[in-house]
Amino acid sequence: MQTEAHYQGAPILDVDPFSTEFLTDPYPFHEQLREAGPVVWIPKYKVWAMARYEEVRHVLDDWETFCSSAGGGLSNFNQEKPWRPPSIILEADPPMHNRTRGVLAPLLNRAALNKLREGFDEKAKLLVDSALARQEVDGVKDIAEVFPLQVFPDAVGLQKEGRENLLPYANMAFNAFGPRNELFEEAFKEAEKVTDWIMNQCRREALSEDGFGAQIYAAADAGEISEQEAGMLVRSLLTAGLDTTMYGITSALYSFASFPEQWSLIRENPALLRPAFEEVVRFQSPVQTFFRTTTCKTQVAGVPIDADQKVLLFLGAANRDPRRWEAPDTFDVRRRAVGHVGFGHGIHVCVGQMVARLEAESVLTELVKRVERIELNGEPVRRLNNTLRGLSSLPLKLYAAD
Ligand code: OVV
Repeated sequence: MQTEAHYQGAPILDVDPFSTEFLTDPYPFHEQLREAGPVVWIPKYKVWAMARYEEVRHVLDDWETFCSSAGGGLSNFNQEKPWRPPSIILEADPPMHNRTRGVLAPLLNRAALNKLREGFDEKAKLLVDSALARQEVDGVKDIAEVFPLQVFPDAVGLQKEGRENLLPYANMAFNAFGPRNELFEEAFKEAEKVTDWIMNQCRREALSEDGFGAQIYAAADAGEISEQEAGMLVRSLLTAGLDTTMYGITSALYSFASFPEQWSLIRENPALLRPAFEEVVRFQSPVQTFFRTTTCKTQVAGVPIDADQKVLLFLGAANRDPRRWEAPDTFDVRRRAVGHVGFGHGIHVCVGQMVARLEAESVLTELVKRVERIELNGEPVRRLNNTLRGLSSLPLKLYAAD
């Protein structure tokens, strides 16, 4: 292993976590990072990196030392101008973060979402009707990209026109957590048009009267946040709420097509469906990385870290750390995957995770009822993104249960 060189007592690893090679198949690199040590220096970006479960959890727990207000990506907002005004929830620390999170959290908890379940299930049924009628489908283009677009924009209360801007915007945002590489440049080709549309949809007047958007503005009317902050929280939903769930559903379909015996287990025991989605998020974590920034001089596992340093957390690697997980590279729906950091951990843990679970459960429940086997029907095509791990195409053949 190439770990002889050290920096401040930590191994130096000469990898580019945002290169095509790394993003295409991150797992050998993850192992290298984990095995090199608890804290690793990546000279290419001058960042500290952690890929073991324990250290990743530790950093996510200590929001005072490892803050979010300097950005959730590589760019340090203390030194560089952010590509957009920072998110007032993701890229904010307490006390601001508590106030904004306090507005979003009650809208997105399980009780609040129960109202949406029936509508989601209906849409899932129609989607599976048409998928089964065709038998050969693309798991991404016909299912994973379609379903979230059918349910989430309506739940927010968006107008119908222009929704094609949602995915390009999320793609920009998630690529923007990485360096200004080719993926970034490609994503930002139509940045102005896409951003203008998004910002327009965040206005009170653009939103229906019964969605998450209207509920956020109601919090402004109640004095919890300002009118302008309400618009920013709608922007957060539009940034974080769609691509992530698409990638999550893609991961589920890919996992079950790759491990048909796991699909059979769920068909025999549908109670496994919920834990199975957690295992999907552990095994093929849609959000692979996030950054924090040190607020003061500190140390992790004996490695001294200066103030104002970027710390790169490999969530996807922590979710496969053999120090924490038995047979981590095995997809096993019977395992207790609870405790994975695929939704993050600590005060910034995904506020929309119950929406993600609801969407996945709707689609998977309908598939489990009616599809005996999901078979790979061609080569999956990877879609590279500086933060997200997923596919642009997943050829599948569905075998109807009789
Ligand atoms: C990409 C992303 C993830 C989570 C939150 C946000 C964005 C935000 O805009 O708040």
